[in-house]
Amino acid sequence: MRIDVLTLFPEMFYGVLCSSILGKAVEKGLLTVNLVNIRDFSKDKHRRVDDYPYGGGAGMVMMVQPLYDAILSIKGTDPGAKTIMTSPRGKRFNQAIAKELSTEKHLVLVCGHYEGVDQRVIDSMVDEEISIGDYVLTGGEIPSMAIIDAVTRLLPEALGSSDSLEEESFKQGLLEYPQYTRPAEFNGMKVPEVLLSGNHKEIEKWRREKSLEVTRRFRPDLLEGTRLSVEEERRMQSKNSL
Ligand code: 4HQ
Repeated sequence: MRIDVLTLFPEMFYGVLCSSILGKAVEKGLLTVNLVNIRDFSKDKHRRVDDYPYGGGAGMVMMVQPLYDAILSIKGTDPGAKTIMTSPRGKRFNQAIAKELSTEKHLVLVCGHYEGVDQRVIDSMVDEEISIGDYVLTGGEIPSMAIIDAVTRLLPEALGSSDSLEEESFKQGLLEYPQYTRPAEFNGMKVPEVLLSGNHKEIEKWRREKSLEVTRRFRPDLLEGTRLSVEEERRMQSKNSL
């Protein structure tokens, strides 16, 4: 997959793209990221990319021309590239959207700044607006990094076999069960006996049960899309009445 990132702060991406799974994906050639500095497309002698809003009001607006030309420099060579702008008014990012995006060959991520972007850029060049949640950030860089991260780990062969994607198939939309590693006892706190038993069937059963328990406690809304067995349904009911 190729991702072009249009930003005023390309240096913000260096650490993220060089580390961990993303660093590996880039090294392996599964992901190519092209950082484009929007300022390079300014025609202003001071390299300005923002201006005062028509109609007045606080803050600055990103000008149409530099951003338009920056996007065109990418889309001109690949009109099929999917262009996404990060914005609080966008569709809320989630795992289903990450999956969809991971099937694209070429993404263009536009990182807004200041109070916003001239609407004409969005109208003429942007396919989709995506929000990573209901809070206000100073710019679209961190949302873009979140999207790149979530999408890249879904690319075939991005994850080592040890941290595979099995979770998405059979733990379907549930939160993770609690995890433990050595030692078996720490400050009197013991690892649940079943995990030391070597009985894989029992361990699977325990994990599924804990996943359901954790999900019910922390994110009951996630259970709505989950099919439970009759037995599980019964057990959840009995826990409800405690
Ligand atoms: N932004 N999810 C762009 C966000 C945001 C979010 C703040 C993006 C300001 C101009 N983007 N600007 N939350 O807070 O995507």
